[in-house]
Amino acid sequence: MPEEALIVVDMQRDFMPGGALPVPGGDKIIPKVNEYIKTFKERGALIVATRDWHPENHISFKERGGPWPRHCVQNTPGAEFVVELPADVVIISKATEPDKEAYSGFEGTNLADILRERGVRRVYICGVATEYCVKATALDALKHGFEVYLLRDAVKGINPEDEERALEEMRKAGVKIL
Ligand code: VGL
Ligand code: ZN
Repeated sequence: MPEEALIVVDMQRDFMPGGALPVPGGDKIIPKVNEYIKTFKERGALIVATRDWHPENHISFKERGGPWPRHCVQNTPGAEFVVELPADVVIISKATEPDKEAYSGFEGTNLADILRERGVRRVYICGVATEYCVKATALDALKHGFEVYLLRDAVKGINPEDEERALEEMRKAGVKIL
């Protein structure tokens, strides 16, 4: 049983430059994330990929009074992954209900159960956006009792100052920043 999991957060086309809700430089971490997927796979870790997977009328969209432009709509090109995932990847779709926002990969999903069933104790996190879905996922992983490591060179934030604050908040909560 794998003791470790790599959680790749929301590496989707809409979060890359040219997408609907771009994380500046989000594409710059793609090679790093691909490298981590490969090396973690080689050392027997479980590979998990979360995806933002919104219905067309999601509450977080501006047309419904939310903060974001329409993004990562289910089964559209913008919701596709931009990294190379192994055949046995565990895909976790989140924020799939019209009236519920979910930044964390644990919120409204069975991610915690899957990790526990597979014997995972330590999770390593990479992806976007640092101050939103990455942070929420890391803090929830701690709450569920996992040891949490953040792969600093394979995350990217929307705003550099918010990203720094998020890293500090995660550090204080007990996330180990690598
Ligand atoms: C995200 C904003 C809206 C994220 C998702 O993946 O960090 N940010 N939806
Ligand atoms: Zn979203």
